Amino acid sequence: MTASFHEMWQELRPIGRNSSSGGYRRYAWTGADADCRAWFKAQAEARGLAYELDRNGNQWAWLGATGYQDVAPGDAVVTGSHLDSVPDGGAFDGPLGVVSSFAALDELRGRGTELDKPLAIVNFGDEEGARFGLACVGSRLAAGALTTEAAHQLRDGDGTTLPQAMERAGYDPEAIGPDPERLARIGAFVELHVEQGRALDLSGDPVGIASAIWPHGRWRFDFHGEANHAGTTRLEDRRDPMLSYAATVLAAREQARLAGALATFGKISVEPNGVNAIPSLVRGWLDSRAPDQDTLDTVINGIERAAAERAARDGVDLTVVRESFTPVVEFQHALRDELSAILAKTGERTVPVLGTGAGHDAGILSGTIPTAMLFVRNPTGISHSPAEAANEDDCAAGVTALADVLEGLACH
Ligand code: HGY
Ligand code: MN
Ligand code: MN
Repeated sequence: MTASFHEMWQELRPIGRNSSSGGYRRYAWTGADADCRAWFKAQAEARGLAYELDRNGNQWAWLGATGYQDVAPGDAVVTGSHLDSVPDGGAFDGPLGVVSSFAALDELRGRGTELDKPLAIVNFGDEEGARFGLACVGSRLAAGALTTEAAHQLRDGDGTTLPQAMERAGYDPEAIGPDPERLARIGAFVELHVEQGRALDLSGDPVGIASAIWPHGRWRFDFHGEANHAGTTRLEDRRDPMLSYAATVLAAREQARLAGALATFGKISVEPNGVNAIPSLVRGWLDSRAPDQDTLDTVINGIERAAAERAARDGVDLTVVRESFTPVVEFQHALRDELSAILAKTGERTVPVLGTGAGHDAGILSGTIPTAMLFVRNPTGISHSPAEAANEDDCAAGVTALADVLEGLACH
């Protein structure tokens, strides 16, 4: 007997969960990540699937093949998502897709469906980029969207490099790099994900199909000032980078509001971080997203201009570094339409097609292979928070929709 959806959910539930916040801290190449990976491997083995770890640390579980080498070009149907989390993330972002993938396979077996094509379930490593700052590292490396050299330069907040972290977790960091041979075997990748907004709640549908992902990126703003005594330094003698940072946060909100975009400073580090010292350095990370590239450019330019003006007034030196960027993703229409047709045949109503501002491995891979996404209703829309939710019936509807889609794609 393989674990049911509920049992899988219960097994994953305690892994990396912080008891005071109730949120998940499943960061790449940590103990919690290792526990999630062990869980994935055990699920694969319990189902008699062939388990594979790729050169970039992504996990694969194959039905109808012993690994990707067995598969003819473009033949494999792949589903899955990720198991890592943002700091104090919710239970659903990522794990819902992986758990639903195993449950959908069980449902297909229960139906007695014979698949004509090899099927794989994947767990992409380091999707959130919570530790090393760059999202979707596993899929970016595979697709060649992140070079080995650039990945080797990534560092976490403690100064540990990605290669050091991988080595400590027992993986070979020298092996990472593009994996075109593997990706070439995939005819379709379908990622199921909890919706990170309220479109399905508002439309009254349990499941939706993704149309596009907004262009988005992360920028690091370093404001260098001068450390000095908080109790003795005259206001006019200060070079206080906190002021420049604060003004930039407000400017970001204003630029985003004017443009119909989003801009968020959600992470900050302060040096020396003393309550009675004017900071010498304030480092803030901006996440910004917009419906199109021009709008995003306008927002970023506006924020950088406002930051530079304010820094000049404060006697503060500013540097801005773009740490990551993902261009707009328009999911392939042919595959998206195929999903719509499959679900229209099996369901009672048309499944809505919706865009999102959230990034996904399916978005990164969309430039290389046909990808599509299914969204499961989130009653509050809250995500990247312990309050993230999806109700049981909707999760079950998601599993059935995914099973229908896999059956439709993998049976001639
Ligand atoms: O940040 C994002 O959009 C994603 O959830 N990785
Ligand atoms: Mn996320
Ligand atoms: Mn996700």
